[in-house]
Amino acid sequence: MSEKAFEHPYLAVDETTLTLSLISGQQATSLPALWLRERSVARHQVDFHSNQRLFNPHELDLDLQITALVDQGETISIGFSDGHSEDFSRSMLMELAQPEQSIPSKKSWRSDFSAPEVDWLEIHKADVKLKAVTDFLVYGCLLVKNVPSESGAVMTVASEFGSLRETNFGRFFEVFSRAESNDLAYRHGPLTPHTDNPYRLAAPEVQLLHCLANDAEGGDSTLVDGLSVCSILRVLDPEAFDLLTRVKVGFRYTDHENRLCSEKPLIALDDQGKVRGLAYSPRLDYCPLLPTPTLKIFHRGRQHLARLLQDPAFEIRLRLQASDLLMFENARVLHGRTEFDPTTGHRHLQGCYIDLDDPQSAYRLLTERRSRTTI
Ligand SMILES: O=C(O)CCC(=O)C(=O)O
Repeated sequence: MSEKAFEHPYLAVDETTLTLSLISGQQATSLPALWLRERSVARHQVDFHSNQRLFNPHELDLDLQITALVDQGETISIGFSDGHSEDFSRSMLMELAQPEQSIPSKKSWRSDFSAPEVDWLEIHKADVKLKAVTDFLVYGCLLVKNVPSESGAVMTVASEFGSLRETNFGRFFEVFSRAESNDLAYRHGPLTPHTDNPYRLAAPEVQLLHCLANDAEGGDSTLVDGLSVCSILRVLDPEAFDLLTRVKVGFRYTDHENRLCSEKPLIALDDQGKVRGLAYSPRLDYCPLLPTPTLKIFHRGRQHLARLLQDPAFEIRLRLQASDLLMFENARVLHGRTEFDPTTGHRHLQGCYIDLDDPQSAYRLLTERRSRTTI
């Protein structure tokens, strides 16, 4: 047996001491009666059609005990002191005890990376879609080829991966150069790396941009992995990095019909201190009133962040062709474009948004279905 095999978690069942423990690496985690009972899935415990619970785990006896335990391999029979007994699936318990493994880990990238691609004409194949969704969750971006160059097709692609998230720009938005438009993205100037809609309390999590025409000079698309950039900033200037994760910046968007405002740090961390993503748009952010020494550190960190985000070492550049569609995780992969000259040809993209939990859900569903067909 290879050494790797020992790294696989193992569920140890002790019928004498009536205990279950998940052994993972060097760690043993006990699965208590209260934890197990809450996961009852037997008939009369959950509704068959909705999978929703029919008993109330908020009322369980705090001193609930395991009273009987029989290890039958894939099935583990457990009796509880409240009188309930159930045959649990071993693999289900193991999966539920390690929820973080239910979606693939992110991998950061720099300029030597090529965005993963999928052919839209093949998306109906389960293995193709699973690979596309996996790539998207791992790298935060996906280039979808061969999407019909038709108005609104961006929403068809969005619906394949999730539910449309309507915003102040409507169900979808038009990106072409027009004077006096309500967003600088709808002019022909360059756009440095940014995240969209940071001024919303909950910014849309995934953006799709579909190219209908790209015949003007310039107008290349740029992507930068915020995780990569932040990992460097964190080491280069820890003091300023820390401030950027704590100081709440005001973001504002105003037009004839909107006064959208939010306050959030430029860099968001998860509960383990890892970078989750950014809220970043130099067009829209206002630093709060701070004492001058703190403000200087904040500006130092923000300048450093801006320089790294525009450093070619981190950026990938793509020339979208009509029928290409770029999908990216808004807070993680910052997007931009080079300036274009609208007098040399037409450039027209359409965009829309979905949220990240939909591709995550698609990933879980497709992996579950695949494992059912390969058993
Ligand atoms: O024109 C582009 O390629 C990007 C537009 C953009 O950044 C946006 O709509 O948020």
